[in-house]
Amino acid sequence: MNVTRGFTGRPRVADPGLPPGQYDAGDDWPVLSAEVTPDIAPEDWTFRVDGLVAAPRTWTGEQARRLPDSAYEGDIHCVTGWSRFGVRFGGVSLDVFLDAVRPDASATHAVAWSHTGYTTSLPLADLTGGRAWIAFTYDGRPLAPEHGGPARLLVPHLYFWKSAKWIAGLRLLDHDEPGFWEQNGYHARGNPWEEQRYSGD
Ligand SMILES: Nc1nc2c(c(=O)[nH]1)N[C@H]1C(S)=C(S)[C@@H](COP(=O)(O)O)O[C@H]1N2
Ligand SMILES: [Mo]
Repeated sequence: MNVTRGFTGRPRVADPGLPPGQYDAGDDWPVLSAEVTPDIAPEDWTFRVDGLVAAPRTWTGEQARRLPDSAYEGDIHCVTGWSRFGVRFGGVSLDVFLDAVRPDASATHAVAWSHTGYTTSLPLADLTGGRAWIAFTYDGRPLAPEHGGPARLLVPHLYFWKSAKWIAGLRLLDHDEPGFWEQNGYHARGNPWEEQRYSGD
């Protein structure tokens, strides 16, 4: 069934792949950054996992790229309304990093931080089970700096603000510690299918 909605803008087809309140941005990939794009050489990039873990660890870019790789092909959803279908990222599953540091049973949440200082918080369960990545490539090519290259967090089943660009680390906690947007009223989890945009949603 085709549904045209709204008084302005192009008619839209109700797409079962589109979460409520989202529109299909097509091939257009907007850049949304609170910071100036940093210039991080792949050999200078590092990724740390610490907090409530048995064996905190920092990987160099070279070490991280040697881990078993895996791909994500699917959709992404920004809280400002755009979604993109069928995007393709390559990287390493976060399960690989988490298995290496051995999370404590008490760990329930995580804060991700970027080399630029950006932070975002989310339930640890959303980072496991093959649903989150450290992404190095987009469409088979190195991730562009403005999109988080050399590496970004990718948690595509949550709103895209959780996917921290220029990812530097992950701290495991036994409580929620709101990050940048979460401190500014955005949702602790951010599930687009439940339209969890703001903290009261
Ligand atoms: N470091 C950092 N990561 C970030 C952001 C940011 O401002 N800084 N913005 C977030 C938001 S709101 C979105 S929608 C996506 C945008 O990623 P893109 O610029 O590659 O589209 O990155 C997320 N990760
Ligand atoms: Mo966003």
